[in-house]
Amino acid sequence: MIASCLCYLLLPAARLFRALSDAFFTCRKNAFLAKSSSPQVDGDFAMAPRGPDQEECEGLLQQWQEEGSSQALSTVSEGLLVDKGVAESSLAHLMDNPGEQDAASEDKWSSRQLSDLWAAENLEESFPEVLGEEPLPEVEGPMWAEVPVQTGPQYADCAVLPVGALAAEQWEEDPAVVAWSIAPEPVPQEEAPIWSFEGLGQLQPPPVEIPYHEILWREWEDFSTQPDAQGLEAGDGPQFQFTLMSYNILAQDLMQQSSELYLHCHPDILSWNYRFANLMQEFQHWDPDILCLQEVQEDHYWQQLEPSLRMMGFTCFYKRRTGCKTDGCAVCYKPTRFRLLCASPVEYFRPGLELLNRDNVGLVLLLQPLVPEGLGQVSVAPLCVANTHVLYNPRRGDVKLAQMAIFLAEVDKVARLSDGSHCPIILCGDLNSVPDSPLYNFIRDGELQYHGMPAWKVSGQEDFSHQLYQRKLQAPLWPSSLGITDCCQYVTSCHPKRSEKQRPAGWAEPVIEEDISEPEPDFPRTVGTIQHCLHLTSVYTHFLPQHGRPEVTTMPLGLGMTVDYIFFSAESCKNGNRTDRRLCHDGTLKLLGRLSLLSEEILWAANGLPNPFCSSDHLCLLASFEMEVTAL
Ligand code: KL2
Repeated sequence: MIASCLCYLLLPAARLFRALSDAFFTCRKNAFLAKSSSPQVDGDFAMAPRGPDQEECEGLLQQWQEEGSSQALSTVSEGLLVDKGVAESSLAHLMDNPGEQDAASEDKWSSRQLSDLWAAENLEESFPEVLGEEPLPEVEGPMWAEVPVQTGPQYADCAVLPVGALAAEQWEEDPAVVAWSIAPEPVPQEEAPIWSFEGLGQLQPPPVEIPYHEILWREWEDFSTQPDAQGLEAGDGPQFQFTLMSYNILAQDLMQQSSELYLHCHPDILSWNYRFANLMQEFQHWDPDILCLQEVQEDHYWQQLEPSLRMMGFTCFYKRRTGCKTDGCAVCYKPTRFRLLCASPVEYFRPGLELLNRDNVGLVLLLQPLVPEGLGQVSVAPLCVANTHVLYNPRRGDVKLAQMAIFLAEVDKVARLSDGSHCPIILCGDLNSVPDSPLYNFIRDGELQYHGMPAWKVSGQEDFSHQLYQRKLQAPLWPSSLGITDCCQYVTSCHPKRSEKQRPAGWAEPVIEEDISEPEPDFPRTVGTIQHCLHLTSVYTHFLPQHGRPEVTTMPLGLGMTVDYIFFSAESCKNGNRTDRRLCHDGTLKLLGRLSLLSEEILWAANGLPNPFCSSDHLCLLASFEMEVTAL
């Protein structure tokens, strides 16, 4: 039923919308490109004053927003709204009736329909099983048919930007295409050994720096001139500045397992080689000092991402999800800026615990900032960088919270100093929870009263209040055998064995240390409240004041929402009568700037996500920080 719904309603509607928005998008893109040059962004984001080109770009964008977009958007709005309505209802329907999504697989589902509860509670596993390894649907249409896919011998293995709606000659004018399509000078093997691997074929060269389309829409928000809590501006005295990116890059396997979510995309822009080239270009353009990736497919990591990122000067760590999942999290850093102190992969899977039977993971690094020579005898605190991808299933907030508790316990262990305080922390990733949800508020406020809360409420992704059966959170949320207190600290964390944390790059899979057969450790539990003491606040505010719209970081079926975050250590704010523990001003880590996010409407005008320029279903998050350097 859903399949036919998709074929007869969603597909034509998506085509109509795509045709209109492509025409509009192409026109605007060419206008932008004609006017724009490449505003370079300094690696340290010591932002130069805005150049005339950037201002021109922004002027154009503003003009587009004020005049063009209303015109263009009103042209496409009908299709857009229809699409969106269909998308919304089909998403809700899919969630409510997972068994109906594939008529051919009804047999598989019939047993599940008998145990509706099970099916509802295990959505995450159900999709891959039902959809199998189906190839991406062939979406045919005149817009795409006109443009032959450009392949050149030198690019047999990688992206050539074959984007349908644009005529070939338009593409040739596109600096992005020119940069990517020009055959690179043949590089003598001995001079470039890193790009070729025996048995892996030829890797593509690093992309040429080109005008990157995303910057036309995403502004760098500079806070460096705003005085901090002590009235000091950034740059008073020696400081250590760095940038960090968090990005869910959409694992190819997951994309193919949920191909119904990508029917709005031309198949060519969904190929891994196309997406890989775009993602690399994005990394290279923003050139962060630390890169936290989610949904990194293991084969793509070892064969392409890690070697390419190494070429760009990164040292990378990877933690694959447990079980048969093929993706995981990676954290990469520039060894010219940081020295590794410790790396801790985190698995949330605990055999025998129903609450923790999912395969999500995290990765926590402790990095020592390297201050430039010439500053004399100075020291900077270590920086804890924690990256995770929490369970998706919107109904299982209980699982998400338990996963977060393990993650926070690991961060606490890695970042804890001998006096019990913590070094500066950046906690980022895809938390599959929306702003102001209980899970979000727990991270920000350090406390959550969860007892009796329906599990679906925890993440705020969807409203399941209409359903008769609602799993409620019981206290204690996790058993004491997990060895984690209600303050999200390991019971044993008073005596961490530091040497165990050191693992070299490409470490062996860690052995799960917890032995659940042991008698439950005896420690006091609270009644329905969990806490943590990491004092975190979010880089993003989740709202775009200039648009009056929420920020979005992902667009499943065109529904924009924020699920990705960069949290960082902040100081408690004592404001007036407020008794809550909301944290809001900078401490040791000062936020210098961030790359603005977008609204759902703007992304709809670019055909949602992924699109020809943004090759994931998430946007990247990027922030710049400063750390205090103290004289010894
Ligand atoms: O929302 V995500 O996409 O952060 O972008 O995280 C998960 C989902 C990712 C890893 O599990 O796979 C996607 N319906 C839609 N998307 C799903 C589903 C599902 N049932 N299960 C997993 N994902």
